Amino acid sequence: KHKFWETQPVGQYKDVGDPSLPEGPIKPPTPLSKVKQEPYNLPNAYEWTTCDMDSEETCDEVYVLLKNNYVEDDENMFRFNYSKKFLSWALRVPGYYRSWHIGVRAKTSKKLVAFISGVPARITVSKDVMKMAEINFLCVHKKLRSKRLAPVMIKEITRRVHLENIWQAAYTAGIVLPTPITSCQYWHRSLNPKKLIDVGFSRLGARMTMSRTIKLYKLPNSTVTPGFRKMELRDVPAVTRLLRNYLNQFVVAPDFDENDVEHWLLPNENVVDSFLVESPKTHEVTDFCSFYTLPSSILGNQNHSILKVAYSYYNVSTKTPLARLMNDVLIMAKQKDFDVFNALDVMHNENFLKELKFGPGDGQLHYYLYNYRIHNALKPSELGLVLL
Ligand code: NHW
Ligand code: EN5
Repeated sequence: KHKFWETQPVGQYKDVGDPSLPEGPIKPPTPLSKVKQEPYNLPNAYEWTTCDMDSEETCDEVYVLLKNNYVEDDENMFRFNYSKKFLSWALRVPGYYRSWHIGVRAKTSKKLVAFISGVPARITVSKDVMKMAEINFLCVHKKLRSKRLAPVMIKEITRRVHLENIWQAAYTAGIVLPTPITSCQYWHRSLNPKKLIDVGFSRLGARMTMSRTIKLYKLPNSTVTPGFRKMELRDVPAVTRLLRNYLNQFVVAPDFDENDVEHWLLPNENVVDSFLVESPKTHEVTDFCSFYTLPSSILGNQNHSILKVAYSYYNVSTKTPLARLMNDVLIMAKQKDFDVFNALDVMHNENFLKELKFGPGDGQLHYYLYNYRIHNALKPSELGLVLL
């Protein structure tokens, strides 16, 4: 059934629940001299290109490819529209490798027709800290689908990751592949219910009118927790301590240092927003919350072309109850004119979803590891990793 994935070092369906297989790496590293030195072959009309994301022009080509060809919902009503600034942030991370930003061009026109990327990360898997690649933005132009280009791209990025002496990867997908380490549910909190209903993102509930719906989702104009404020550069050490201590409890989570926190969590306008609670008495940082900005194009609506979506990122509560903290973050997202706030049922998110009027979406997100076996799938609440 999976002609490609059957050949790869990933958990195979036939091995699910086989306790005789050891947990951990599936195949050991090979000496770097044994890693294939030349790129894999592409169909003759195409060529590899390394995308220089420092170049405004290349960044724009990647942006346009994804804007027109990346992920859609199951009814093709919405398509992710990552901004250029977002892509530049997501790909130029501490210690990134330019060679992991891989494009495919048509030889004659030089048009960019496919892309895949990786960024380095340290990820803890059951107390085992591993250097990994986080793989994202795999995209093949709509006109070139089903020609088995994706397996070639995956093999090529695997080769280039191996050349950096890294042997594991983490990735997510909306589809089921061999074999998820966990499967998460998307939840949605309406901020602008009228627009969401107008564009078909949500529906008017049974026995509900528009005005009752608007009232149901109304939020205060300003946040309520004393000491709640935007994160600043000077907060990086305290936020790192808070986050490291929190993420420790999950089976799979990133191992963030101060450099990572500065990159991934310091507010970056229209990309990532972060807030914390500084105790008015002790000036201790006791709680933290964040979201990233990922709009979606609305396909074929007369009145609206873009949906402003905030995605819950990393949240830590030690003093402020999580639901109270997240209510303040919803207020901030509403102030910033987002239409909807999305969250997965990862970490402790279950504790606030229903209370804060999130509803389950029609999408799932499956998490995967490459070349690392675990015996039993995790519960979403055992997962401490959010990929973009
Ligand atoms: S998930 C988003 C992926 N992108 C999209 O959905 C955008 C819209 N779709 C497309 O562009 C986030 C195409 O449909 C794509 C497939 C390119 C998805 N992951 O070329 P063929 C990520 O970026 C398998 C993995 O004919 P296509 C994560 C499929 O199962 N595999 O299909 C990316 C089949 O193999 P099988 C996927 O439709 C993680 C084969 O591809 C997949 O023209 C990548 C068919 O290929 C997906 N999302 O192109 C893995 N979608 O065995 C990283 C399809 O079943 C692994 N396939 O026959 C780690 C690598 C690094 C290791 C380092 C040590
Ligand atoms: C890698 N980083 O399906 C990502 N989104 O629920 C790649 N549904 O927005 C994988 N279909 O349920 C991404 N509205 C996989 C996700 C792909 C995108 C996707 C889903 C997630 C989504 C919306 C719109 C559905 C439109 C028709 C949805 C219902 C909202 C409603 C609000 C009020 C309370 C009940 C729920």
